[in-house]
Amino acid sequence: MAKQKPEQARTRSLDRRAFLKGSVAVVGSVATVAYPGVSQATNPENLPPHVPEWSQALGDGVDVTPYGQPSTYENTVVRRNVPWLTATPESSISFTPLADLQGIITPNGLHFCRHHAGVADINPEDHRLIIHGLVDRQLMFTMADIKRMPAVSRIHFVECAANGGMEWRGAQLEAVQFTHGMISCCEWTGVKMSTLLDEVGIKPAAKWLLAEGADAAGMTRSIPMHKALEDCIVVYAQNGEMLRPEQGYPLRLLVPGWEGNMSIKWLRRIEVGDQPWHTREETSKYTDLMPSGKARQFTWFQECNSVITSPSMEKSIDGKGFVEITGLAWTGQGKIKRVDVSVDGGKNWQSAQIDGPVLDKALTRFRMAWRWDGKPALLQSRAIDETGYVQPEFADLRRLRGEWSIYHNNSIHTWKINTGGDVENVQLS
Ligand SMILES: Nc1nc2c(c(=O)[nH]1)N[C@H]1C(S)=C(S)[C@@H](COP(=O)(O)O)O[C@H]1N2
Ligand SMILES: [Mo]
Repeated sequence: MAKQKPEQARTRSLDRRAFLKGSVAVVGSVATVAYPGVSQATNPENLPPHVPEWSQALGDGVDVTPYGQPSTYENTVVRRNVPWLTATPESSISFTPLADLQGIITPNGLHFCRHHAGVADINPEDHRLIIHGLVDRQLMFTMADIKRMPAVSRIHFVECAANGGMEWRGAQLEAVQFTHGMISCCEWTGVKMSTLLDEVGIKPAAKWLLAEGADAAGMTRSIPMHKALEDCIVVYAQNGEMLRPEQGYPLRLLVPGWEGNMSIKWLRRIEVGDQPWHTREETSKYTDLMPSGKARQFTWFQECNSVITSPSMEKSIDGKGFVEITGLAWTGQGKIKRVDVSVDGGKNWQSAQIDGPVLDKALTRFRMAWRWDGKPALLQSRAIDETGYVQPEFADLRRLRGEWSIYHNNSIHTWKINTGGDVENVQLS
């Protein structure tokens, strides 16, 4: 760039170069005075008007990262687990860092993980899917057979039925990652279960499927035929690439909108039958103990739910003024119709703006502009789905279900903003 003559800058000509030169001069003189942002820099030498380090040398070439990774400056955005929650990491759960994610898609490396016997390390060449039972012809598919079949790509969430489970008896966890991070949302690609069942031909008496995983847990679950035919997919890809090992590589079942537990990973066997199978998983774990002493079972779909991801315990407010309240809403029963936000603990509600696509059984992003006056506030979100179902308050849910459940807690949560701008997980009743 040709050097500007000082006279030109002084005349504040509208010529672009003169304008740029003028602004640099202004920044330079102001930088020595209090200038927002300067105090937060790790090295003021990188700030204007200096030439930062990264502008002074060549960077890595295209051959250095054949598979890209996030910036090293984002290395705190990771899955985390709660060590006291389970006895071993092989049968445990890690949580998605919801507060740091944007939009509705969960990056593959941040999808929450729930394993009962660790990650199966499967060579796809040696993996087979068997479909047998009440069928006209039992078949065994290779991965190549499955990838040859007509495919679909669908965006859906997977949510563990235990999401929010630690909050039944009181506010316990100081991070939205832990209160709600047992949910993730990806674009899944695979073959519809109905296509596979067409291939084997189901007998008239066939009413149930048993899906079995190839991990050391050999996890199985019964799935009613109407759901299998409606929208279940046998998936091999996740957000454009092959499934991650943690998500069931090379093949998993996806049961959209229903308990994550039914989406059997490392899928190796589907048996077709006329009644549900009573497995350990179903009879002892995924039921909800009610105040009466009876337990609910077949609580398949994930109820309509929502959470504010920012401000949140991880995202405090830096001084009064404009704040965008944003979060996620979802329902296992279809699409989200509306999300309301309250800043006074549920006394007044305002409809939030829905941003981006509103998809069937997928995360939906909401946003609301807010001006924080610096006083304590109680933030809540309440989702309503297309069936008209309204996300319940804690008190109402407890009245109905008691406090002995582990699963299916979809109550409204409250984030308390304190005067300093930090955020606390509280329960109002
Ligand atoms: N084979 C097998 N499938 C499985 C599991 C497992 O341990 N083994 N965990 C289940 C549970 S409880 C949940 S919530 C989901 C979690 O899927 P993700 O690990 O991809 O998030 O997988 C389900 N499928
Ligand atoms: Mo789960």
